[in-house]
Amino acid sequence: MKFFEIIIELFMCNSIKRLLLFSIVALCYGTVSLAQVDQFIINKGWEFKQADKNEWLSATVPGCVHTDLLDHKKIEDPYFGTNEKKVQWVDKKDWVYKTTFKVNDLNKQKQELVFEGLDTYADVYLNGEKILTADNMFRSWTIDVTKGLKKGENELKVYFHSPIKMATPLWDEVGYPLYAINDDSKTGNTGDRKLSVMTRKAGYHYGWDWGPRLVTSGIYRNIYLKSWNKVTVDNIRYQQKNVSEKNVDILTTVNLNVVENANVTIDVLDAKSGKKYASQEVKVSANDKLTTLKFNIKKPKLWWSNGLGEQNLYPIKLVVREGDKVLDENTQNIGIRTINLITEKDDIGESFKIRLNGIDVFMKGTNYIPGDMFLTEVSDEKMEETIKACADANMNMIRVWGGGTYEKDLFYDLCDKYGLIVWQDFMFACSLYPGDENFVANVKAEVKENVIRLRNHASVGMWCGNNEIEWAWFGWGIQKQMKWSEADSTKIINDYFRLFTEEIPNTLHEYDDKDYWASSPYFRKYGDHLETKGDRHLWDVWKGPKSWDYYKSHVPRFMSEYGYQSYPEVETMQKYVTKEDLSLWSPGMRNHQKAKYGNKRIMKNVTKEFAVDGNNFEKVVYASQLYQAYDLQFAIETHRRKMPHCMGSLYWQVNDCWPVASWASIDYEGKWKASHYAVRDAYKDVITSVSLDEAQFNVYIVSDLLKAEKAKLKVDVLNLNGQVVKSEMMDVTIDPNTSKMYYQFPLTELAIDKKELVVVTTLIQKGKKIDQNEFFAARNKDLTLSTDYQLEKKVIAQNDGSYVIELSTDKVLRGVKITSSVEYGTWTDNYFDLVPGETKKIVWQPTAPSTEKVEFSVQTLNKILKDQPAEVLSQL
Ligand code: BMA
Repeated sequence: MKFFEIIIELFMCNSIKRLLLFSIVALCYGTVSLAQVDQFIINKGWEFKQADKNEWLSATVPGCVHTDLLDHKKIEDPYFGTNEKKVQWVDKKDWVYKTTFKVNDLNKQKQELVFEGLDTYADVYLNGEKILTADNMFRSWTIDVTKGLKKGENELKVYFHSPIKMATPLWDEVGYPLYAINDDSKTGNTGDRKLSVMTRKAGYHYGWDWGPRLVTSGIYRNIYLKSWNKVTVDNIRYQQKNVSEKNVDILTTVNLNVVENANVTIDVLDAKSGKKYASQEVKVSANDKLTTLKFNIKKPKLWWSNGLGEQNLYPIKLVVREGDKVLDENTQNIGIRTINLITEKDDIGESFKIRLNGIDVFMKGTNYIPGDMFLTEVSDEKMEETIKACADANMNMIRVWGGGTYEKDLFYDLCDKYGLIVWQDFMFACSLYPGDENFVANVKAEVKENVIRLRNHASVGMWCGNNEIEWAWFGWGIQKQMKWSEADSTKIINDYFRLFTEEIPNTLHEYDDKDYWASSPYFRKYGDHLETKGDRHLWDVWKGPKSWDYYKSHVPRFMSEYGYQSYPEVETMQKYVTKEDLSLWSPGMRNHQKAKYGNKRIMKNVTKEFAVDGNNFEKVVYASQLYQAYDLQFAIETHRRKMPHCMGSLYWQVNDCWPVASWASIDYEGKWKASHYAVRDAYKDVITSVSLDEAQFNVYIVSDLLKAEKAKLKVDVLNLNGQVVKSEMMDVTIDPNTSKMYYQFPLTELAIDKKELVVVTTLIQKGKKIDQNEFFAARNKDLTLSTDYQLEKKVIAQNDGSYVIELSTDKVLRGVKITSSVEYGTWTDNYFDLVPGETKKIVWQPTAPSTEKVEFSVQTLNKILKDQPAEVLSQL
């Protein structure tokens, strides 16, 4: 089948949306093979059934058992209320999927079935013959079916064994319990058995402190029939050498699959302009299928992370041809750049910083978890929305965390496009794993495959062995807790060392030369020196009793995790619990808080900070979001002010995989919480930031720009009624790529109490305000904010359906939140502070045009603190 026929096929089928997007995306960004290689995606006519029953029902592929059962109303929505508990039987059953597909042309020399993702224990039968036993959702499988395929109708059957039933004997065989703190075996009814560690399957499926336990099975990525003659491209490695703005040498290693000896020509060219970079004739055979080519690009436009420059990408096409006949071709976007993790001894201890194109860049970013419990529910649009929201929030790094999954290709294409450097964990988190030969071999194959798949992406910047396993072993006292014998302890830690200090890095470095960090944090090596060496996770503020100030006294070289929980928007939650359950301690809401002591921790601080009434759900949601926003803002500014001692800040976490109380800054429905606006502001290229240190106000400017800039710095102190207490304006030259203190003054100079003031710092360049930041010196509850303010407001409807809202005030307002009566839309800003003398202009853009009259209401912390209701701004 020719490529355009495949596209037509895609147009004709029913559940094509995902596949269509897959093709378009593949064309736009990724890898696509045309030419003599035919690829036929088998996504139609699928049916499924419970193995021990006889009812076949239609199925969506790619998908999973839970979503298919849901489509047929065989289970209730597991995201609603406490339904999660009712569907725990699903993972104890075996499930069968089957379909038929037609083959008209058997003339190609090689026919292969490619399974891009089977979750997880699957026996695959073609026309009744077993062709594959799969046991790792992170791997793909290519099976030679040249002999087994028939002309006409063929039957494909995939038998999924229950991951619980499969893992139980494996667990028992180990002979000692393994550790997996987040595996919710209680809900899953597996007693003390933490089965997640036995299976190469996304850890978060078994429960996490922000996720339910929904242990899926299913065909979650494409299955396709690949038919080809003679030679096809298996994989390519583009290694960049001598990178500079003048030149880059690219060593291309092509790994071919060969079914018949051939004299082929390999061309490398620019897919857009057709310009040929290199051409080479090679004799290939099954024994000799590795070829290297060298070429160079003069004056390459380098790839930069978000904020530092363009994300230049070169679409490199590699063609394998025999004379004029193209046998296979492959196009990939390559970004020219050098990227290293620099860990070298220095005056402080040992650095941890990313060097991009020779420049040490402060990493501003976040941790990413899978976008849904059911991976195929993460549409390409949703994925792009999340990645774009990170770029819009001025981030330049995203960490793909080890309890989830190696994301689909699109994720990395988007990171290439938006300039987010990927910190890629291997898929191990907060657990200890078995060390038998089968397990190790399975992991090595998984590492090899994912490294090969991801290594050419401009965005993929570093690899990390695992999340928090060394911290657990060397810092949490789990050896005592688990009561392992000495012999078992030794075996467990030796298995750990073998995997993370030998097998994984050795396999990785066979296929890619980017840097490897064994564990985040690297506790074995740096446990006692986390402020001076390596990266650090800081959870003392969330867990308490430490307050935000703790961030200030504990600034590491790179903060790879910290954060604070909040509740999602009320409109989001009301879709997933009954009306009666819209209160913190209801059964429905409790099931949407997965962290131990989560509600208590939030409420303790939120009530302390804002004096909010814990029984008023809406106010609690609002206050929890503000608390999270202020927490992240404080931490980020603290980390950035300490640049270059600290060279990175990745908060936990950007997204949710279902509607839940969590550390996310964007909720499951894609709504920005207060924290996402705060993070965006704190991550701007140039910020002003005030620190109150021993009764002295220190005004900093932090700049990520690479050039010095001239600007005017304005420092105003206002009392909370809006009167100016102090005002200074000065000319400054902002030093590049660093943080510096530019101005200071003592609190005593002001003659008012710190509860009564706000310090407003403004940076002005060529008459334009490039930053404004408000610093409140006391805890929110103590602020003498007035409720008796005049809010001037203007709501202007635009022709395109958006609204412009202009606000100004006579008194200082804190935490201004605007809500629209129509639910879905985006705000250019929200949850901000407003000071007298400025007019704040916000645009609200509805997601879809609305015929309804849109109303806006405003609430402020001023009123919440004094328990007064929001006021409604009617449309003008
Ligand atoms: C971090 C993560 C996750 C967890 C989060 C919040 O350490 O690695 O394991 O969800 O903390 O507790």
